[in-house]
Amino acid sequence: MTCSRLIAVAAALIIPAAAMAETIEGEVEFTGKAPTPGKLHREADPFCAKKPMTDPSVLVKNGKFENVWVHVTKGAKETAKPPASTVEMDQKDCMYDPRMTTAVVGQKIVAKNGDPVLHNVHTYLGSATLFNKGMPNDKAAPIEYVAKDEGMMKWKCDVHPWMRGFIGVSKSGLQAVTKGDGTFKIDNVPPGKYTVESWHEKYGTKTQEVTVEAGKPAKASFKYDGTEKGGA
Ligand SMILES: [Cu+2]
Repeated sequence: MTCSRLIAVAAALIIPAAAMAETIEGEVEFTGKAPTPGKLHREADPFCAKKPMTDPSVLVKNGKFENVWVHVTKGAKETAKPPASTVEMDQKDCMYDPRMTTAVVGQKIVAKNGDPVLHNVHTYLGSATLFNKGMPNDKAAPIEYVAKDEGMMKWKCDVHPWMRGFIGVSKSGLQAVTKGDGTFKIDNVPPGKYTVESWHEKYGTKTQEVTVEAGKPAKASFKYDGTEKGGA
């Protein structure tokens, strides 16, 4: 073994595991004609009706697709330690806020009501109810829940049918949500072979095989054209 090779091997041995982790980054595009967001019909509740809102389910700007959950579905060998931080799902102006975010299995999720009106928080994993609880107004105690299973946790309000929220729950924590420019970045990915899935509430899933090599960020990109079926 040459001297430089020896040094390289020695260096590799002392680099902590986290430093070896890479990223998977890329973007999600919407190549079709994006639907024009329609007006939400919120007239039934006088408080909600005060603020006109358009449907935020499909957010596309210059062909870039926001609020798509991108997550590793196969290949992750480790379970993430749940972050000490709490994931908050607020209800503001009769909308869930944020519309879409993520949590790790074991992480605490808290539902709040910032409105002076009744919301009935009904959460699902697939078609199974996780919890279903009324929050009469902004003085209601927050609802605490610990994320148990992987998958898309869907939030609906049984009082206001237009209200929707989404928390992507992952065991490995290898996940992200696309930003307004359609980009995403999954951090702390050890080298390996992965199946990465994108999920959108209206247009469902796409998958891609991604190989992550030490020392370089891996790329992944997804395209929707608006003809897809699926989602929530
Ligand atoms: Cu509501």
